[in-house]
Amino acid sequence: MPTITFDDPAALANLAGAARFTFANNYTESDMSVADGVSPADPRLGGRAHGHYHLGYEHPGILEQVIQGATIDVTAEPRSLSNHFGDHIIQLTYDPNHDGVPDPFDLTGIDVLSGTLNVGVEFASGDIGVFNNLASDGGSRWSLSGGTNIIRATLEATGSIFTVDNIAFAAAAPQPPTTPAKEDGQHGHCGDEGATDRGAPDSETLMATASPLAEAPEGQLAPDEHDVLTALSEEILGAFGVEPPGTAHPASHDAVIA
Ligand SMILES: [Ca+2]
Ligand SMILES: [Ca+2]
Repeated sequence: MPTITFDDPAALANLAGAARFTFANNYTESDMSVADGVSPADPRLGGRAHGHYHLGYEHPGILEQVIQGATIDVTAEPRSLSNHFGDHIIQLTYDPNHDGVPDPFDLTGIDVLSGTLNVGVEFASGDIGVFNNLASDGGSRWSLSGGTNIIRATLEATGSIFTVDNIAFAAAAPQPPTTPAKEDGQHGHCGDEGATDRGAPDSETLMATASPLAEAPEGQLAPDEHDVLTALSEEILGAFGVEPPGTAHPASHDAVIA
């Protein structure tokens, strides 16, 4: 089962400046692309794009060395993913045949190293659902069930900074050519903790269960690091051609959940 680790040297090398200051967009590993914002825009979702997210260093002190100009192969440094701001939304799409059309996948797990986020999904049917309030509690592995045959997942900030890693997924199983009518009468059921059904009546049941990570997360984008990066952002964003924060975005990015 593929896992997005944010550690792949070749994938990091594809990013502007190899994301040495952690600013990044469109990181792609195992044919899963992680993009700032939602494209095409979806008025059913809240949140907005910020031009970049952060691939923070897992090893403490690396960012400080990079800022001070040390010679470090930053593509060999493992990373984790953080949002840039508290209303940020980050999209995952899977395109193993590289034709530009997202292909269906099953989202099965995610490490939440710090903070809290919601994880939204869009089913191949067009319905949407959400795993609500996936919290770190000091470092948690969330096992996700029900997010199957989806064409998009969204990491949705809930007002603060989250850090995630090791997003597990699988290519969706081939689907029957026609979908039989459901007969169980359980549409819209809410799962256990952290899971609710956001979508249309025929959305699947979504369930999320947390377990502590085996080891405390070694590193993450600490709040003070985030402040350092924000202070540096004007210069760094310009140097790497990344859109600065606060840039106007289409109004649809600001839409709220109906
Ligand atoms: Ca990692
Ligand atoms: Ca495709």
